[in-house]
Amino acid sequence: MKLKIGISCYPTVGGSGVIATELGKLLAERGHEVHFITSSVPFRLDRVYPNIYYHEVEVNQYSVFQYPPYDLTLASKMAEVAKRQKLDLIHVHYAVPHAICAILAKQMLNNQLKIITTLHGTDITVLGYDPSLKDIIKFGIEKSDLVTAVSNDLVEQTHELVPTNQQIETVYNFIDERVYTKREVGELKKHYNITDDEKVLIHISNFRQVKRVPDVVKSFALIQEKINSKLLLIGNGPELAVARQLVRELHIEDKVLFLGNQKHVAELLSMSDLMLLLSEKESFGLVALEAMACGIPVIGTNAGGIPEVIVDGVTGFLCDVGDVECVADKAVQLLTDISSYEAFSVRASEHVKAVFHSDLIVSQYERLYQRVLEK
Ligand code: GMT
Repeated sequence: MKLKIGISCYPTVGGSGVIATELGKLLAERGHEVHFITSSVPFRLDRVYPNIYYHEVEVNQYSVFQYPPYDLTLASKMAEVAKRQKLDLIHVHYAVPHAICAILAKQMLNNQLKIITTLHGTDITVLGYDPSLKDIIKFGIEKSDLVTAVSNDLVEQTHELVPTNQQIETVYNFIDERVYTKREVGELKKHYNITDDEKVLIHISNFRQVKRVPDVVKSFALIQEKINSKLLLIGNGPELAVARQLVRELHIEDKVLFLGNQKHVAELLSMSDLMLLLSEKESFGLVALEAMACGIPVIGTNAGGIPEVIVDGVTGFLCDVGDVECVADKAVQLLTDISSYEAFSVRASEHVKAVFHSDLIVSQYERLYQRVLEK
């Protein structure tokens, strides 16, 4: 059955917005009518797509308001779009404020709207500790018709931090396999002054403290002592200056490239040999999936949902948070044994296809939508 689906998410760079947008695109390809209700065009919605509509949430800047009332405007827009377009359901990504706004919209429509909420990580693992938000997050979870989380670990953490009887289903993240595949990068390496005999390590994040970017730099400093290599740091955020300073202190400026936010990540992954994702909190780690899909093994931390994405010793390695010696040892081991590296690379892309294929995950969401509508 073809559905009319509303989607609300943060439209800027970030895993939750990426998943929400990619899901909307794939649902539209399957013939559903998808309505994005967001503050600006989601950044992955980079062209016109059939079956996709965009409704901007425009916040009134009345001088009497000390703070622009984004949440109320979003709720009101959700109700307006749901009524006009006869939406079957609204799927919100990230609990705060999206789930709460959807509940308000539902009330405005005399309960004639189903709400699916997907928890993405920091909405629970960071905001769940905030006494000023905890109760409203719980309210958002309990009043949703169905709640999903992106890993089993996030389901467990939600039950610990925001105790509730609401059932929470794990639906893993996915990638668009047509985009995340190993590509011919030709001259790109030369453009970055990377020679054929150099290995390339890559880290991609929003450079927040939880990502522990200094650990990435420290690990790389140890790795480059043994292996001729370069480190690509992709992204932007509060820890960028800290990382730059550490690179200077460790005298590895000529080995580390800071490339800022990038749109065409698959190309940068395709010229890389190994990804490092050393976060202390990570509900899933979408970048690890993107890397593995391109055949790049990942060394990650034993944190959050990362062990559900990286199979230790099979598609990459896991080390304890902060154990940069472990990271360096595993990286040197992987990058020096060429035949074993090839096996890791093949298994990484096969694992993504087997467990996280977009067909599997989008179908799982479709089944959940049906279940909610039949309730
Ligand atoms: O911190 C980030 O990585 C951004 C954040 C977000 O909310 O956009 O990402 C979260 O959601 C992603 C998509 O589900 C997950 O892959 C990330 O692991 C998760 N981040 C954290 O849990 C820190």
